[in-house]
Amino acid sequence: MGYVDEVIEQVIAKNPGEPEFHQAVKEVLNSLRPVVDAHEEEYRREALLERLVEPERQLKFRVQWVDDQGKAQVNTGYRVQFNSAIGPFKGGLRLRDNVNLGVIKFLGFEQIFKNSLTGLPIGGGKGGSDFDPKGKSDREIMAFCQSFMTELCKYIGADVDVPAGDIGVGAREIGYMFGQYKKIKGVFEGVLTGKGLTYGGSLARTEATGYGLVYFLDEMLKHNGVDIKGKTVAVSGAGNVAIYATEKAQQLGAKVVTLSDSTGWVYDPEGIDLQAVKEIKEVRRGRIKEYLNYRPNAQYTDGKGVWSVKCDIALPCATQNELLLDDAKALVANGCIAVAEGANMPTSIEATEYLQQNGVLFAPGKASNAGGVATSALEMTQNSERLSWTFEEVDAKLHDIMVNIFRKSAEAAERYGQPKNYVLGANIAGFEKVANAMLAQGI
Ligand code: NDP
Ligand code: 2IT
Repeated sequence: MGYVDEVIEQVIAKNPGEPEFHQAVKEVLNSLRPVVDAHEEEYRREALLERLVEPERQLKFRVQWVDDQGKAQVNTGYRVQFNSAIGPFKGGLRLRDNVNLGVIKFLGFEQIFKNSLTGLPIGGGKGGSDFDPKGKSDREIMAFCQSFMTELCKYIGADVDVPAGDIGVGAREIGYMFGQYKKIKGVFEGVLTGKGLTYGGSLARTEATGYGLVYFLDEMLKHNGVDIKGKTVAVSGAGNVAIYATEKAQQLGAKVVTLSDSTGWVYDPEGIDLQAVKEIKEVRRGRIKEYLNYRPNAQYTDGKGVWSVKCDIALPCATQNELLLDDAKALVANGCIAVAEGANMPTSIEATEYLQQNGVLFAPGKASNAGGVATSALEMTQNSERLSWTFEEVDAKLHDIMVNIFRKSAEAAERYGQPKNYVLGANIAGFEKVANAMLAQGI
């Protein structure tokens, strides 16, 4: 059996009940076959792949807090510090009822290669909890965040591990966590990113993942002789990534016709009214169904269905495994030419292969959604130099970073004889830097 297959088998045997982690490892290691084949003896001797799939440290802890009825509640907190070969651990925190260790490990594993692709000095990590913020009061959110940070603060720091937002974690949660960190440790430092602008946050971090996704998409399309202007775009999700991907796509002259949340989705053939969505989601924390109050001619449907709409471009921006083989078939049948992942691992392996085999340009999340963490790294830089850059400065750097990530991915794909296979290219380009650093640092 080849080295890659051996390691995949070991991962499945050693990490039972963690299908998302298995999926992420398979997707990456399968892409690395040509590189591994070329260095097999050295990598085996150094146990490079075995080390790559084993987190440096995994933290699992009790989070206790009191709800508004005066009842004590218990959740499980996680932080997986996956790989620090190229910099301090860096990656978001996810608060959602379906969070478990396997989900955090898949996200942490993806983060290693994503962070490497940014070209900035950040290692990979991820954390979160099975706490579900939906329907909780502000006070309950604060109580949870403080309790979560009371434990987490022992293991993080500006040069150690720097968490940020992800699903269910935005500026409000980061604020409560930052306050608690500062109170316990007595240090004002850049230990979290995505902070508010009055206490060390960076301009353009809120927009960065969605804007970066569209900068990457635009570069990929241009490289293939396609203009984004006038294209019809289907977006899933209605959170941070989906909103700012929609905003940038609209600015570049595309028409976004769908958005969704976990209860349903809207189709607005005239183009999404983003101001309405921001009011529903960012101000009122409401449901996407309320969009009909603003645009009575739009259609709302319960459940899933965004990928059944005819579009040129699909941007999955909600969650893992939200675009499956049947969805890929529907997109191809409807003439879709490009899929760019805003979420982490939204497309199943079978769906990805189907899209690629049918000539759809496919941008993998670890490359196309790297703008968020890249801008987090820019926030760390600003914190270190105790300065704040202008929106234009940060946005210009973000744009350059996304163009560079596309070029690196395309170049690696070409180098290994599979031009346009940006999945292969991103995985290889992300891996090469990390592998080099791990080998240089010894056992
Ligand atoms: P938000 O919490 O802001 O928004 C998430 C959106 O996805 C909401 O509309 C939510 O619906 C929907 N959603 C979440 N889980 C599910 C589910 N299980 N089924 C259906 N819909 C779901 O998160 P973000 O926008 O920040 O994150 C979206 C994706 O982008 C995630 O995969 C995240 O890992 C990834 N990402 C985020 C980055 C960031 O900087 N924030 C950076 C890179 C990637 P509802 O409101 O009903 O819960
Ligand atoms: O998946 C991701 O890259 C994020 N949620 C952002 C992480 C970060 O540290 O900004």
